[in-house]
Amino acid sequence: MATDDIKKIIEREAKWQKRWRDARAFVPKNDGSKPKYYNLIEFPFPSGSGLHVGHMLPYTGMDVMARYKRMRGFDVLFPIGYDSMGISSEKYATKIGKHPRDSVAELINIFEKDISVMGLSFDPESKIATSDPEYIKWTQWMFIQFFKAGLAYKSELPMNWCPNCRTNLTNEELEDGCCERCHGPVEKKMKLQWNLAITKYADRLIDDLALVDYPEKVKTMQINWIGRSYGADVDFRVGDDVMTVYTTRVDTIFGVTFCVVAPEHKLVKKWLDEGKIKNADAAREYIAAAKAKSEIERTDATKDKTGVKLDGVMAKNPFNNKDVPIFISDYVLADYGFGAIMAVPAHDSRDWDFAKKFGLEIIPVLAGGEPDKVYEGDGTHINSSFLDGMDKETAIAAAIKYGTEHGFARGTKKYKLKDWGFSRQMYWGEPIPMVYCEKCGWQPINESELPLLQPHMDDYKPTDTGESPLARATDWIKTTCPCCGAPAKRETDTMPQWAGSSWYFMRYLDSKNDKEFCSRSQLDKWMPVDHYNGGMEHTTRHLLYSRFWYKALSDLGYVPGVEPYKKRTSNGLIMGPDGQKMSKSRGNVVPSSDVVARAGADACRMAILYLAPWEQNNMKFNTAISGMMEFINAFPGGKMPRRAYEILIQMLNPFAPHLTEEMWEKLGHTDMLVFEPWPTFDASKLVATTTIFAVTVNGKRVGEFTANVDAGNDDLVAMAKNTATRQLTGAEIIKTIVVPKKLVNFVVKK
Ligand code: ANZ
Ligand code: ZN
Repeated sequence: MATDDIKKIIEREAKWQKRWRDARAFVPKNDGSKPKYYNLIEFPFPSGSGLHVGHMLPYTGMDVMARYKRMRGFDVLFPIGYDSMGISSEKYATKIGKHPRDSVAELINIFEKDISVMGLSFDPESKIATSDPEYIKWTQWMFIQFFKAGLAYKSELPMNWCPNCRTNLTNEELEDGCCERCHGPVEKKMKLQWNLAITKYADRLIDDLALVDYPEKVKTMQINWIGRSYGADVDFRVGDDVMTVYTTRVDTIFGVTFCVVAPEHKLVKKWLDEGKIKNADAAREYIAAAKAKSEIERTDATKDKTGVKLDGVMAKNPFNNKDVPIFISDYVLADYGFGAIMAVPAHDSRDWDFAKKFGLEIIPVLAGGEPDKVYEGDGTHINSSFLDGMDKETAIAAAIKYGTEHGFARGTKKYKLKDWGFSRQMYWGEPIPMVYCEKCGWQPINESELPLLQPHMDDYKPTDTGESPLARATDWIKTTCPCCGAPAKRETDTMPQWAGSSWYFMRYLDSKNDKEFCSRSQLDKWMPVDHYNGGMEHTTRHLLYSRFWYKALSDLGYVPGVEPYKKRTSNGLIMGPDGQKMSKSRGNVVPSSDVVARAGADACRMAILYLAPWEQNNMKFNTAISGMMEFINAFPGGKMPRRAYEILIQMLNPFAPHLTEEMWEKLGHTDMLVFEPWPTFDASKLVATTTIFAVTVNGKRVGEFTANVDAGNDDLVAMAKNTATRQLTGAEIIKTIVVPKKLVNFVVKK
């Protein structure tokens, strides 16, 4: 297109954007006169590249939904804000050599402009940014409520330390075992840190998925991530020590031929210290090597099994008093179950591989397997004392009963999910509002002192030691105990990126409230979110965290219901020019402003909606656009009656909002199209009056004819005979069958 034409298009689009703004067209009425519809899109991190093509797909798709729902008579809330606290914003600030507070403000301005030129119908009055002091105040307030409720606690935990980003990461923040930001390798470090007790909600996070409309894939991913399993804890005696193992297959207890413990297991250290292990050097060497491996490497089932037998210790199976050898091996993880397993090589492939490699005994305890193969299926128990003859479920119950009665086993439940590591060692995160007093221990600061902001620091870069940069703010750290007034120290760790995004959808409802994070009446009016769209990559992070956060607030009485989002969808991924997922951390983004400058917003919107994949049926935008094309083609020579033309413009409006407003105005309308209702239709006109009847002879299709749906049988038979003249000539019709609205069949004899 010529540059002049583009200029005109962009000017025209800007004109409508201003008119919509002036008319407050996208601000919800909030007066109860219409049913509410809360349409939510994941808010962006304001990163250096501004809004990019990867954002355009979900934003435009959800914009169509918002505009459509408004036309259908809903009071629509479609808000936007900025996830401006956290590692992404800090990294950008460091890169351009500015303080994050300044760079965030500049970036938000760029985003605002990019959003506006796309014609996105966000409510301009509910805007928030998670780095606003007023917002931080409530994030910290919520942390304090969680602390008071026993949901926030400090403990030493293994963390993933990224030496490149110089911060700790939770398992959720890893991608294929590497740092999700810099894609580099991470190391395990022990660190005293704050945790949120998300595991207390593990069952409800699984069970309440029955209440929501999420894609099956998303539900499955959350369920697998939480990883609930039902099994048994069994105590094995090792001399005077008790070594407890977790097993989901206690029914196979008589097939145990060895035990394996994680190299980090406390008992291993104890036995080494006590000099019980004869091959201590080999054991120590193996322990050191395992430390350097990532969890992914350790659990990779395709890798050759390694390990060292601990000479000098044996474990006693409490069910038959048999002594079995103990190995250390890195396929047993330190932080799942008890970090120790009973191995049943006949029925577990990992144990099978290990037994084969080390030449260990294999005892089958389930009938049905093939010789010299692991058998992981169900079957009748054999070689199993009192469990013989039972199936799996019966045997599990019987073994747990027996073990419980004898005091050496218990039926239990375990989760793969860990508590949420909530400490970060970065400057640009919400300071954790806690104070340590020698006498009173950890105390929350007085709520009247919120927000607690970081002190201004010229050098806010992370440290090499894993300590927070706030530890350098020696004056800021010094404070007094909120409890006893004695000198005390502030916590220097900050919250993760995921803190602010765990509740932002509630702040939109009442973004200027300085008494509460959101008034109860607004929450009652708008929650839950009717439709939330976001990336698949957030399934086991943000989506899980925010569901937990909402449930915790719900238990404390602050929010209605138990689930924040009624329905979740996710759009397909947009790839960058390098074929990788488009994202700022990969540096392969195409800015949306570039694309809009080339073709105008409407053309971009149409192209994106027509070409880009949406997984959900309720959102097949390309089908809608094809439908409108068919509509146009139904009028030969492009001659369309005025009413048909108006209807087309109305239907096209959510997709190409600027152009259709212009056309609507040209037709002489004085009200803007955004305020028009969706066109109605007369359903009776859609009922077909004629239909196609098939004609069959002896069940074989020979032709068809078109007739009125309620034509009489005599007429239908006459028409069918006409269609099948050739096949009926010289044949005797024995029987005629008419299936209403479908077919006429002749049974004939030649
Ligand atoms: C004996 C057994 C026999 C097992 C059998 C399985 C099959 P899920 O279902 O994923 O929860 N296990 C327990 N703790 C472990 C750890 N720290 N690291 C690695 N593996 C561990 O897995 C539970 C099963 O994984 C447990 O049941 C245990 O092996 C193993 F035919 O015990 B099983
Ligand atoms: Zn004190």
